Amino acid sequence: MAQEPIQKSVEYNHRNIEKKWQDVWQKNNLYSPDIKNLKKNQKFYNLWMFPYPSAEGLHAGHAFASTGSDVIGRFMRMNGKTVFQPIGYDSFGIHSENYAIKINENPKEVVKRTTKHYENQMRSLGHGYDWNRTVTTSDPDYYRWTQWLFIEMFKQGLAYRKKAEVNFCPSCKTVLADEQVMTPKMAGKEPKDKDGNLISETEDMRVCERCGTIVEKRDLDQWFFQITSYADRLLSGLEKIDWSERVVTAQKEWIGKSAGMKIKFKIKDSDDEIEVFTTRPDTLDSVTFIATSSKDLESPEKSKEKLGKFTGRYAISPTDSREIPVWETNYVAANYGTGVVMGVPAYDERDMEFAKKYSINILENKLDESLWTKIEEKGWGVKHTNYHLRDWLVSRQRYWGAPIPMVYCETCSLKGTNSKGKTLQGMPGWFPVPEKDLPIELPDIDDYKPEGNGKGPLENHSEFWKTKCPNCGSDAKRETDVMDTFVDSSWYYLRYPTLKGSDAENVPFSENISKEMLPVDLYFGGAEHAVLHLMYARFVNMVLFDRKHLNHEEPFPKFFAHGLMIKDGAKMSKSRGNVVNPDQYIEKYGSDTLRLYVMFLGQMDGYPDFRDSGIEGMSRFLKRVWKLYCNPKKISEQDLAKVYSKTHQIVKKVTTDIKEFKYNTSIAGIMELVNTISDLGSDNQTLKILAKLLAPFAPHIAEELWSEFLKEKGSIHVSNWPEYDDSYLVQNEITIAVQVNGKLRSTIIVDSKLSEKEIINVAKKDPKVAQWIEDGQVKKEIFIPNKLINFVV
Ligand code: ANZ
Ligand code: ZN
Repeated sequence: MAQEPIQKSVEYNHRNIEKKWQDVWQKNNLYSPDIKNLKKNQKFYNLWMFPYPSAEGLHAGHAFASTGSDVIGRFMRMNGKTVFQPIGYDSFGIHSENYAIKINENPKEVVKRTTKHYENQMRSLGHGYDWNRTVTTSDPDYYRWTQWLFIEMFKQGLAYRKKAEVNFCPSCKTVLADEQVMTPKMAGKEPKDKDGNLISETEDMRVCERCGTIVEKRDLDQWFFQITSYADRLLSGLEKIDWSERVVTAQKEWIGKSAGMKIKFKIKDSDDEIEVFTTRPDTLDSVTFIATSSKDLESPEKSKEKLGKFTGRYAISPTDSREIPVWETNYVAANYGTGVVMGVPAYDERDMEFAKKYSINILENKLDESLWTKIEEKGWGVKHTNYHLRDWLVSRQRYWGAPIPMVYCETCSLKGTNSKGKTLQGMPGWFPVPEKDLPIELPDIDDYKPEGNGKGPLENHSEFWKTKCPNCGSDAKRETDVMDTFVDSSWYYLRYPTLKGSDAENVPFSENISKEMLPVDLYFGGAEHAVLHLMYARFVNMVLFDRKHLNHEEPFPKFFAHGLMIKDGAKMSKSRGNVVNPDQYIEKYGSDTLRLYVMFLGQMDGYPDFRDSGIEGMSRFLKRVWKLYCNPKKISEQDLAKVYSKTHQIVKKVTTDIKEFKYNTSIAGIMELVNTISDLGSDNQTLKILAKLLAPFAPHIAEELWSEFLKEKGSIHVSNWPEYDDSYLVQNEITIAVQVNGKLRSTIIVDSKLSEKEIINVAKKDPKVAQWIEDGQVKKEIFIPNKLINFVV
């Protein structure tokens, strides 16, 4: 039966409603699940990449991405899942520190402010976060365990120190990992020289991910994590996980597995040998020169040209004893393969370019596949697999990071004593800080600016680094470098579920809770982290799995890469001055309107364009929805059937579209339903369903309609998601023209299953028809099935 909704005429006031429900949700712990008493297979760990709290606060791009994650969380909750959706702050690192230096304030103070600001903004968006479990990576409670992680790495033989040619950013005054060095385009930055002057972009240019300054190479002693020994597992693991395709491809390419051979060439008139790495042993018969890497020649980043210098030496071809000149060149990378290439101009473009320039012989012999086996049989070389992936450089000569928890003892070093355990590189004199002494706290200092001399600011503070050797008790020195902020973020998702438990103080993550709560069910984030955070987190998770701290090998079985929001056609950026701050829109229209707007703009993995005009329209839409509940329109039985049919159609559409992150088309469906209800009216049943469909997108208004107008008990966000009945979905309506004396008077829509007699009855009752046949007796009824009725009076 059509039941009339309760009448209530009030204005839609987003300010009152949104604040009210945010407070109620918090008070009732609606979004803080009881993790210790989970039902089997009920958990849904829904994670959005935590932001670094910048000075500007959240921008509309964050609102877009985080709402995308919140929608699916709310949907899953209404589908019976116990949703765990935590949030935190990636507050350590160069980003936060550079800003603090700019405004001449200690990063600690700045971070306190910026995290609070972020929290307020995120609360005002109305996301279903568990605010009782947040993580701030610069808190000693947190980074104590980042230091523990470092020691775990060391114990596993995966953290080592070595002198290496590394990338150095002259502006950030610190070294960078390979993954943090990229083309200006990838970094989204205008390239700058070391004095900060803008320069024009060239193809080979590599800049700092953070600031866009051209990186330099320096030989420095640094700490590395040996991610390369996980290259194969990182690669094969990709087969087991459900990730956005472009991210999988980026990881594969970054790992860059290439199968080939190392082949040795004898040097003429000497006992020396030179070893090349090649993926094409079948070209061995056409080798006409050997190319080594040279430091004396200008690097290809500076000179676009291939440069070379003949060494005066010849190598001997193993197959036919030809003499092959050895050249020093600038196009062979010292740290890839063996750092030596066999030059095959006939089959390799780069070699061809070089050979032509220096008039080196070009020989095109037949390719010989059998060389793959023959070379090993003859002992000329061995099969070898190379990876593009380099070890992860984790030390930073900066202040704002977790101090590396290692101690160096000269006395032990001279005796050659090293830490027990399987330190790969030996590392005499180096010992991890005993676990009971963690955290090694970052001291409060005034001179926290980097000097760029290859040492971090803590180096100037003997009160920090003076310590005793954990092994022999002599005077020793603590490491003064801090960790890359990507170490902080490599494990944060493990910490959330354990927080607020008694264990949180004693362990980084409870192994029991992890067993229940991990892995993350859906990870939502930007594709720009493909080879940074997403690779590091997988690696760290695998190591912790190997050390038996975790039961799962892959941290994020499902990852969705969201798109990037743009503004009036251009990428949002500070330098363009087109960054949209969501606060003003939340204030003016409410967060429900903003949420709906950003979700309606376009595809979740696309590049939606934020335009002010659009948000007005969305605001009007919500006011229309509000009116449907304030002043419900009476509905006839016949129209109600139509509304039901439409409702089931839309429930189906929204349900399938949300699962595929097609939020824009889900909202379009909801709008269709709103139109139908506006035209025809509805009953309470339908209004309930409409409120539920809206709930993931516009959680506050949905809650208000649910509780104040529909008088339902409990939160709409834990009500059941509406089900649809397929029998309603069949297109079983037919439209029939109704004439009186041959004149069209009306059209009616009826169920196709009705009999001729029933249809004629509906037609007679239609007011537009009835007025013409009222007094006159109907003499004749002409019925053409599925088309027309003509009443002759
Ligand atoms: C002979 C040859 C003939 C090659 C041919 C290619 C094509 P990927 O797939 O990236 O592993 N190479 C080896 N070490 C190098 C280095 N340190 N710097 C620059 N180039 C290097 O590429 C492997 C190929 O890149 C190797 O196979 C080698 O050239 C070159 F028709 O050997 B090839
Ligand atoms: Zn010692």
